[in-house]
Amino acid sequence: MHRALEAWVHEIAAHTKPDRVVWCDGSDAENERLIGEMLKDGTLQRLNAEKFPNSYYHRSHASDVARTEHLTFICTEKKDDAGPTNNWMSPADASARVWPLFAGAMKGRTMYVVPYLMGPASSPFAKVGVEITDSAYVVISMRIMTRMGAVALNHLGENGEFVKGLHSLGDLNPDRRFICHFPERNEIWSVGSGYGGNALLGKKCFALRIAGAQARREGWLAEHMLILGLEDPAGETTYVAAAFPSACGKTNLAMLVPPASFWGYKIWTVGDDIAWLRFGPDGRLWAINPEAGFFGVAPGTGPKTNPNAMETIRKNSIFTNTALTKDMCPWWEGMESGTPEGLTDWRGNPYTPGSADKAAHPNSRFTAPASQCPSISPKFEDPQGVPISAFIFGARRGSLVPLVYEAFDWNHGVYVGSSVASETTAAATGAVGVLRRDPFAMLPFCGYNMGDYFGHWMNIGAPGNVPGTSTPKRLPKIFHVNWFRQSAEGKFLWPGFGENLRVLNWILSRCRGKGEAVETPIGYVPGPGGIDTTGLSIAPGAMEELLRVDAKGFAAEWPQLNEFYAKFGDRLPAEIRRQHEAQRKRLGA
Ligand code: SAT
Ligand code: MN
Repeated sequence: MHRALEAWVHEIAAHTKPDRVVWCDGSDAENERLIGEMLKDGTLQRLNAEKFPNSYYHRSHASDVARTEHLTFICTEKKDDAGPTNNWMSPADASARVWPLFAGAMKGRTMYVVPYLMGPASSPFAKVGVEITDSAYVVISMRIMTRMGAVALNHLGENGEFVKGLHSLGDLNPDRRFICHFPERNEIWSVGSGYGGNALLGKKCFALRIAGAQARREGWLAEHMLILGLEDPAGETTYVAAAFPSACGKTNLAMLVPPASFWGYKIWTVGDDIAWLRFGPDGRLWAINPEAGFFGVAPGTGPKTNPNAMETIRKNSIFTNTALTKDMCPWWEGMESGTPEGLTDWRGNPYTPGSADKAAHPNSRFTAPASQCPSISPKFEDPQGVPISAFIFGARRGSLVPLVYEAFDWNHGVYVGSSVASETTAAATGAVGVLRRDPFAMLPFCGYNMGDYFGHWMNIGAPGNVPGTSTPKRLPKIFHVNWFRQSAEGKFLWPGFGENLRVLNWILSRCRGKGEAVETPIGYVPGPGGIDTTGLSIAPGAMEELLRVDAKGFAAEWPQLNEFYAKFGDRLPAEIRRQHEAQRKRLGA
């Protein structure tokens, strides 16, 4: 037994006062027992056993359907270490305000101890977390999203390190909801929410906020990125990692099916949300996906937009806050054309087709094992991960930002990542469609001062050898993409989905030292023949518009970006300042 783990479990049980403590082993029998209990108490409903075998439906509290960023805190001793983009609470305040909310919170409930591993078993990248929770829904979700139970305890051994995660549903009242992170002591406290990103503590809380701080201390990267392999007709696979804000199509891109004219190409899915990256012995950055499942946005997922996801979720899956059909199948907008009769909406009310409300919550989710994905990479379980040739930053921008451009070099690429802005989505509570700065798609997920984060990225790419070795670094190229450009009439200019392969293919040729490009003030964009448009149906003139660089428009945004950087004061790396100034000059602003 692991003494520190046992002591912590005793301490938490003494404070939260559960009726019983259950150590989870991740076995089928345990899973079935928990599901049986939740079917009885109404937490779960069984879905149509023919169409969705071994799959379940869950409705969360109507005020608890997305991440609550305003209730998410970084609890460092010094406020400056959390930085201007995070909510800060001192550890002492957290002890005074949040710890008492756990007192007796598990009375009448079961306390589950959930050991889990982030990363493939036996991977040198892998890390152990233990989540204590009073939600059985969290337990069965963690079983899909992580490698849970014995495998984690084996990895931990008798005195290994682990990240402590304490979670209680509390009373689900948003007034008593807090998600607190202690990056200085590898600990997470979450109370008052049962929603994915707030409650499945292995995901954003550990794998990004806590791991990000660990990564900075230890010289690696923990990023909000999908990982995919693009295999060309010659059979060579190139891997890229791409950062997009929540609900901007990471899962769709990770599982992309190439258009018909790209015969012989194939996409391999390594991950759809999180990447942990380290230098390998060849000087390249190698990435693993620390997760074992997908927690994907359901609405918009259908046989046309993401056939691989539709196949992945056909069994052994959990659906949260979607609508339900008469015959107990999950349903959401965009799953098929037309709306069936007799739907029950995400709140549990009969749904009238044509009503202004959506039947499924816009942030309703599927939770499905990655191993069921038809495009899952043969390297998914590889302990070393995959070598990354390109980083891609993406945003949801209706105007201005071109379909794709390439940064001039590493430092400029870090500047590009730091300057990303995107329109908000339903993945977090609050207004949707508002433009906000979301550097590296990490704004809600950076567990320390984001100025230091920019500096860490600059250090990763600093000239020279991989630290501690005589191996020269071989850094990925950096790109920015935007699938969401709209015409004056509000129509999407780019078809997106499978057609995004055309953009990936240009990126791949650039990585191989080929691919037509023209230099512009913001970076390189594809030249006239750069993007293969064979068989692409697109409005006349749209391609030119998509690749046009509006220097005046970028210049007009420069002062806002300047204000954003100013928030970081002297924690903003000098190199970001230098890049920003160089950009101003190139834009003629
Ligand atoms: O709710 S999660 O944070 O897990 C998903 C997301 O918003 O990216
Ligand atoms: Mn995400």
